[in-house]
Amino acid sequence: MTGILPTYQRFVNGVPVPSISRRSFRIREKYLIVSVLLTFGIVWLGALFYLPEFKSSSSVNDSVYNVYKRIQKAGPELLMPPPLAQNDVGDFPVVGIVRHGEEGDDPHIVEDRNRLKAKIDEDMGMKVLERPQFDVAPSVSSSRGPSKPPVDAIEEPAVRNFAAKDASPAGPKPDGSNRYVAVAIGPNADPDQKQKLETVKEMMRHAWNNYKLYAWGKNELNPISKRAHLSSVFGSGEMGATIVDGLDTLYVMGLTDEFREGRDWIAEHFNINEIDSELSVFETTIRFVGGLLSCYALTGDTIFRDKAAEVADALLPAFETPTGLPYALINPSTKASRQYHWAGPNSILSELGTLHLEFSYLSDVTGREVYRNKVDKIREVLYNIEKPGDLYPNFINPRTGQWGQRHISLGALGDSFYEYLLKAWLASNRGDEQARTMFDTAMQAALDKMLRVSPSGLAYLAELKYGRVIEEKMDHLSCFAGGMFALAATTLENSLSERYMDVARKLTHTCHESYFRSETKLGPEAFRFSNAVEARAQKSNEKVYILRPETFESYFIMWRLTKEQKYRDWGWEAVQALEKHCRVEGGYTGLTNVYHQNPQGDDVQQSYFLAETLKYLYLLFSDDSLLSLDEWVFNTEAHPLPIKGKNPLYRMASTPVPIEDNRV
Ligand code: DMJ
Repeated sequence: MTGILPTYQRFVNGVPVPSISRRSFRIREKYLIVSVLLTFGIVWLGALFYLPEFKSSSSVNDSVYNVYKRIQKAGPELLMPPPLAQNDVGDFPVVGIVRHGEEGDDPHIVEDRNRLKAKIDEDMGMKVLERPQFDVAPSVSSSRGPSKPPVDAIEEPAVRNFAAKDASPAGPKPDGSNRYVAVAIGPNADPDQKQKLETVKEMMRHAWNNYKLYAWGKNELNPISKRAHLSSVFGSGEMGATIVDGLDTLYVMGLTDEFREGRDWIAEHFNINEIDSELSVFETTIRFVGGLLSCYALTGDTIFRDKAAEVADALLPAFETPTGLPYALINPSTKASRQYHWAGPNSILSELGTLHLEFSYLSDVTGREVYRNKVDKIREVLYNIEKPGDLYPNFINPRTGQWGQRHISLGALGDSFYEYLLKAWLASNRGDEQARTMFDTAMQAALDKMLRVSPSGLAYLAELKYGRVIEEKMDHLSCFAGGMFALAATTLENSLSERYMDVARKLTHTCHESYFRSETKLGPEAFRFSNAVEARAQKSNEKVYILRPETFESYFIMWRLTKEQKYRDWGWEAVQALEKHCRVEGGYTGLTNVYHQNPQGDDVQQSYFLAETLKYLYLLFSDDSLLSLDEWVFNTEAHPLPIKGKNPLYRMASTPVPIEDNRV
């Protein structure tokens, strides 16, 4: 019988050796056998790893699949999570990887997946906008390397009612480093109020110290897995988002050592032009430009103004469009701009409409008109465009200036555009009348068409498409509207003011109900209204709480404007709920389901938790003179900007820059 392997005659000392007597394979035969086995092994293993659904077919495969899952547990970066069937949460780790739910995805995973998809699309040659030509504004100092300590640059004591000696028993330090200490309440304040303020301040310390310990210089913190969280709205760059976003809160709370650490990191390490990834023009403006400008307003330290100008300069190429409406994303290194893939050719209303406060103020403090020109152009387009039923759809094409789909919302994609119309008027000391008129016209239409009342009498803002209500649902994001309507009502007496105040009370009440009706006493991402449920989330992606501030923002403004104790009580309920469910050893985490008694954490400490959530809670228990609403306007990320003509800390540059020479 002929063997499968070829036979070769072997000779020993020239004498043929019978093949039948050989005990082992020859070298070449061994190679052949080994390579066949290897190939077979690779194909078999590959099939198991890449087709995990085979897992149920045999017990051997089961154990290999278990290895696959263990590798996956080693870290979300190692392998992408396999798609899960509805309700199939398998035995994925409780920490770090977010589970899919019944009807939808967790926002963090969705965000990451969109980002990955965008990357793949791009790599596959999908349309990326060309690098635009633009006029670069005169260059601002590079601000690299350590600069002088901030005390050298302070022009005057910060906020007027801040007095170091009141807050620090030791009195001012000889080097002046505690000149930043803020006083939130007077010496005779109620001890209960004082204890509440101290609690919130301690929360800030916990959030900051853990960020410092595990993620310093990175964007955000994973408080459960205790490491840096980079995949967020800041591209893949390391921009110290938590530092820049949280810094003015540290200042306002009088956390001077922490403030100084952050300030020095910004001076030495924050360089936007080194970032080679795509940034959201909107997020970068509200968190970075806004945060830096607040610090400049509060301290007079010119490093903050210079850095704010650097960031804004890096965003300018995104405005080079036929209409002047900016694209959504920009890479500061390559200057390439593009839209989100999910938005087609369109820019988003809430994004392009939420730059006005920061860019106008930046022009005033630098003396450079380029920034104001950009937002004035946006205003002009939105003022002149035909508006369906006096409302503004969420999508608009910056090439044509035409609306995209006619979806209208005071929640996601629309929200802060309306907020900025009101606040542009306030920040200009009521000089920007066009903004106020646009606000009142749009709000009248919104209240007529979008304000709904549930069977039990809860008011909410529904969403519209082509003039019809499409969903009986309100986003957590819309919960800022209570505060916005109250501000509108109390700053101008007009035919709408009574209605505004009534709506402000009702919406804030509804948002509180959405918190109160959950097991954790924290509110869901979105809540619905029907005959069956009211102010409750229904889909699993609506049940998350991602440390959002909007409801507390309304409590704060309502407290300041009405002095009704319930708003402070509601804020204190929220503090306790945050402490009970969101506080972990490594910081504060969001929750994946507010209706569970012991909810799972999402493992993300958002930068806005420090910028907004804790700041608004702190201000809720402070005296009114701390960041008085008569002198300050909060940008949409809770960064206070001074009101022109009313706040002595408004530092106008009489002549254009030169920023570098201004530094002391
Ligand atoms: C913040 O970044 C800002 O408040 C923005 O306007 C909307 N969302 C987040 C917080 O929820």
